[in-house]
Amino acid sequence: MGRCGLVATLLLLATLPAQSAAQPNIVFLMADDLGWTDLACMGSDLHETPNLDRLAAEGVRFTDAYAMSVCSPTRAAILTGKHAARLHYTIWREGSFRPPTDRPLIPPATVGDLPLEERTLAEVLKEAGYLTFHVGKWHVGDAAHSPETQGFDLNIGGTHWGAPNTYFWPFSGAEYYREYRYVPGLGLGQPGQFLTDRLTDQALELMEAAGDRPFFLNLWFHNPHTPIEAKPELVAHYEARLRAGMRHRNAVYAAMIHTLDANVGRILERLDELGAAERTLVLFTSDNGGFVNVSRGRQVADNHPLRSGKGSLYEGGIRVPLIVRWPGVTAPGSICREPVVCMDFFPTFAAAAGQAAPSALDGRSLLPLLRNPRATLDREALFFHYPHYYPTTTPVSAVRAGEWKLLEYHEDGRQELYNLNADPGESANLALALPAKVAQLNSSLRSWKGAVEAQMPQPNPAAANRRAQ
Ligand SMILES: [Ca+2]
Repeated sequence: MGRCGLVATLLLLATLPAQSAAQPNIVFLMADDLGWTDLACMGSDLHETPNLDRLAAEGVRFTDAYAMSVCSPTRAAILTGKHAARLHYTIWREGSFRPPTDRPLIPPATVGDLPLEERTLAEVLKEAGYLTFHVGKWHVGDAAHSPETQGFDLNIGGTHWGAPNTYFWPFSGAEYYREYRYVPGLGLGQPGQFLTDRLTDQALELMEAAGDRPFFLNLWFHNPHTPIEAKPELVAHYEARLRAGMRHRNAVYAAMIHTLDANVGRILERLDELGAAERTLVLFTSDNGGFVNVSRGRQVADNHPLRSGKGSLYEGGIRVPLIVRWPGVTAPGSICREPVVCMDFFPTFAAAAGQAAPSALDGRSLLPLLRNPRATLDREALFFHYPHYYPTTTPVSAVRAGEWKLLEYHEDGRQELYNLNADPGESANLALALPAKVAQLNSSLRSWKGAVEAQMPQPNPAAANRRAQ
């Protein structure tokens, strides 16, 4: 959006009250497909992420933060505070349209557009007096379910698709996904410009234009989702850094993350320049685990020591980086090991804004943990449900309770039990050795699936016939 349109919109909103000391700005930064170990402060041996490392040093870093295993379900869960299984939004938007019919199970038909009836985080914050800005990836609805319909005053870049045709200007085209993709709200550009930079340009403008009114900036980067593309000089930098034995080996992916980090740095720097850092809650996370499949001839991410990646309910698919900085609340350089999940952000932000969150959310406010990282949420368990296929998985549900994790694979009813403290890589299946623990977790998982009315995949008669022949 050009400055004139932006200013006009903000003038229309000028009746809102000025920021009170009790209402921090909320800057929600989310990467796309960024894996658990992809930041230097999370253990990457290749990627350089000085700005996110600094954010962690100034705030609290969570070691056991979870998302759903693919894009849209996490976004829907964040916006509503409800589990994706409860929303029946368990696969990415395009994946919801035509479930496969050639596999042993037929996945359920799911929601592809987040219903307008849902009360969203943006709606709650808007009612609390916030300016609400969405910038970047949306991927939870068509034009009739765009950010503007879900509580956002402004939308730049948010549309139905999940990845740009290309990260280089003009960003649009139909080569990558065989449908024409454009980025709404961005003006003309120059060859060589990178989408992540351009979206941040817009976000900086919005932060400045907000003046002394509290704002909620929902900046959802597409980076580092495929297409794996980066600035040539940064790719050369990381190719020169590669050494034998490194775990992280994709220089293009590393260069993408470099640009992601640099843009987080620009946001933090502008908060400092505006004198707003002290009254701003900044949260950074990813929408699912790192993508471990091959793109353009190379494996993209490597989530070691965690098993597998995006799509899977092994830890590599669902455990993500999470950093929160809220001066005066979070202690610099602190670490929180309590398991938390993306639905927790809604009640957290609502509480920070002094608003009551809707009742019956699946998330919990993280404020007790922000104030004291050794506190506990006293939550029985975290649940996951992905009744679909992905290159990393067949339909599966999972539960994590304390150090224990149970996975249930629906094609054959197979159950796997792991002790995450002793075996974070989920390599030693203890299900046969500990039947009582399996029974206990299985009962908990079954109750939860019933309570949220989780959709289940169904046997595929065609596949059964094929096997019989
Ligand atoms: Ca994603």
